[in-house]
Amino acid sequence: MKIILILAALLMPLTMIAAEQTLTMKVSGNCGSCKKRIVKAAEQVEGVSSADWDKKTKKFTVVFDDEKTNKKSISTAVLSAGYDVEDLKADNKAYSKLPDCCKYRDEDHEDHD
Ligand SMILES: [Cu+2]
Repeated sequence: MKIILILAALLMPLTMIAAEQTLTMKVSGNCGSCKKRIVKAAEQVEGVSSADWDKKTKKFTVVFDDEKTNKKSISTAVLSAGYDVEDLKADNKAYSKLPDCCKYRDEDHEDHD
Protein backbone atom coordinates (compact mmCIF):
# COMPACT_ATOMS: atom_id res chain seq x y z
CA MET A 1 0.00 0.00 0.00
CA LYS A 2 2.85 2.35 0.85
CA ILE A 3 4.40 1.72 -2.56
CA ILE A 4 1.13 2.58 -4.28
CA LEU A 5 0.91 5.84 -2.37
CA ILE A 6 4.46 6.80 -3.27
CA LEU A 7 3.80 5.86 -6.87
CA ALA A 8 0.59 7.86 -6.91
CA ALA A 9 2.47 10.86 -5.53
CA LEU A 10 5.15 10.50 -8.20
CA LEU A 11 2.62 10.23 -10.98
CA MET A 12 0.41 13.04 -9.74
CA PRO A 13 1.94 15.86 -11.81
CA LEU A 14 1.47 13.79 -14.96
CA THR A 15 -2.21 13.18 -14.36
CA MET A 16 -2.75 16.84 -15.14
CA ILE A 17 -1.60 16.18 -18.68
CA ALA A 18 -3.25 12.86 -19.47
CA ALA A 19 -4.62 9.68 -17.99
CA GLU A 20 -1.97 7.74 -19.85
CA GLN A 21 1.17 6.97 -17.91
CA THR A 22 4.48 5.63 -19.10
CA LEU A 23 6.44 3.51 -16.72
CA THR A 24 9.80 1.83 -17.08
CA MET A 25 11.07 -0.99 -14.95
CA LYS A 26 13.71 -3.67 -15.12
CA VAL A 27 12.45 -7.08 -16.21
CA SER A 28 14.74 -10.12 -16.49
CA GLY A 29 14.86 -12.19 -19.65
CA ASN A 30 17.12 -13.40 -22.46
CA CYS A 31 15.77 -13.24 -25.95
CA GLY A 32 13.09 -12.37 -28.47
CA SER A 33 10.67 -14.99 -27.25
CA CYS A 34 11.08 -13.66 -23.71
CA LYS A 35 10.16 -10.29 -25.13
CA LYS A 36 7.02 -11.70 -26.73
CA ARG A 37 5.91 -13.29 -23.45
CA ILE A 38 6.66 -10.21 -21.37
CA VAL A 39 4.88 -7.88 -23.78
CA LYS A 40 1.92 -10.22 -24.19
CA ALA A 41 1.52 -10.60 -20.43
CA ALA A 42 1.52 -6.84 -19.94
CA GLU A 43 -0.80 -6.14 -22.84
CA GLN A 44 -3.37 -8.54 -21.43
CA VAL A 45 -3.81 -6.24 -18.46
CA GLU A 46 -6.83 -4.03 -19.01
CA GLY A 47 -5.76 -0.42 -19.38
CA VAL A 48 -2.36 -1.18 -20.91
CA SER A 49 -2.11 0.36 -24.36
CA SER A 50 1.42 -0.66 -25.27
CA ALA A 51 4.43 -2.44 -23.87
CA ASP A 52 7.99 -2.95 -25.00
CA TRP A 53 11.04 -4.70 -23.64
CA ASP A 54 14.66 -4.33 -24.65
CA LYS A 55 16.63 -7.56 -24.38
CA LYS A 56 19.96 -5.74 -24.12
CA THR A 57 19.11 -3.25 -21.41
CA LYS A 58 16.29 -5.38 -19.84
CA LYS A 59 14.30 -2.20 -19.76
CA PHE A 60 10.57 -2.70 -19.87
CA THR A 61 8.42 0.23 -20.90
CA VAL A 62 4.68 0.19 -20.52
CA VAL A 63 2.02 2.75 -21.37
CA PHE A 64 -1.20 2.47 -19.43
CA ASP A 65 -4.30 4.28 -18.28
CA ASP A 66 -3.87 4.92 -14.56
CA GLU A 67 -7.61 4.94 -14.04
CA LYS A 68 -7.79 1.32 -15.13
CA THR A 69 -4.59 -0.25 -13.88
CA ASN A 70 -1.37 0.39 -12.00
CA LYS A 71 2.24 -0.68 -11.68
CA LYS A 72 1.38 -3.46 -9.25
CA SER A 73 -1.14 -5.13 -11.58
CA ILE A 74 1.21 -4.91 -14.53
CA SER A 75 4.12 -6.27 -12.48
CA THR A 76 1.94 -9.13 -11.27
CA ALA A 77 1.05 -10.07 -14.86
CA VAL A 78 4.71 -10.12 -15.89
CA LEU A 79 5.69 -12.07 -12.75
CA SER A 80 3.04 -14.69 -13.47
CA ALA A 81 4.42 -15.09 -16.99
CA GLY A 82 7.68 -16.21 -15.36
CA TYR A 83 9.78 -13.06 -15.44
CA ASP A 84 11.37 -11.22 -12.54
CA VAL A 85 10.35 -7.58 -12.21
CA GLU A 86 12.92 -5.40 -10.48
CA ASP A 87 13.50 -7.10 -7.11
CA LEU A 88 10.34 -9.21 -7.26
CA LYS A 89 10.75 -12.88 -8.09
CA ALA A 90 8.66 -14.47 -10.81
CA ASP A 91 6.18 -17.23 -10.17
CA ASN A 92 8.34 -20.37 -9.86
CA LYS A 93 5.93 -22.63 -11.73
CA ALA A 94 5.76 -20.21 -14.64
CA TYR A 95 9.53 -19.80 -14.62
CA SER A 96 10.11 -23.56 -14.68
CA LYS A 97 7.89 -23.83 -17.77
CA LEU A 98 10.03 -21.44 -19.78
CA PRO A 99 12.12 -23.02 -22.54
CA ASP A 100 15.71 -23.70 -21.46
CA CYS A 101 17.07 -20.91 -23.63
CA CYS A 102 14.85 -18.46 -21.77
CA LYS A 103 15.96 -19.44 -18.27
CA TYR A 104 17.68 -16.24 -17.31
CA ARG A 105 18.75 -17.11 -13.78
CA ASP A 106 22.43 -17.88 -13.46
CA GLU A 107 21.90 -21.01 -11.42
CA ASP A 108 19.82 -22.58 -14.20
CA HIS A 109 21.46 -21.38 -17.29
CA GLU A 110 24.79 -20.23 -18.68
CA ASP A 111 24.88 -17.17 -20.85
CA HIS A 112 24.30 -18.20 -24.44
CA ASP A 113 25.42 -15.51 -26.82
CU1 LIG B 1 13.77 -16.20 -24.14
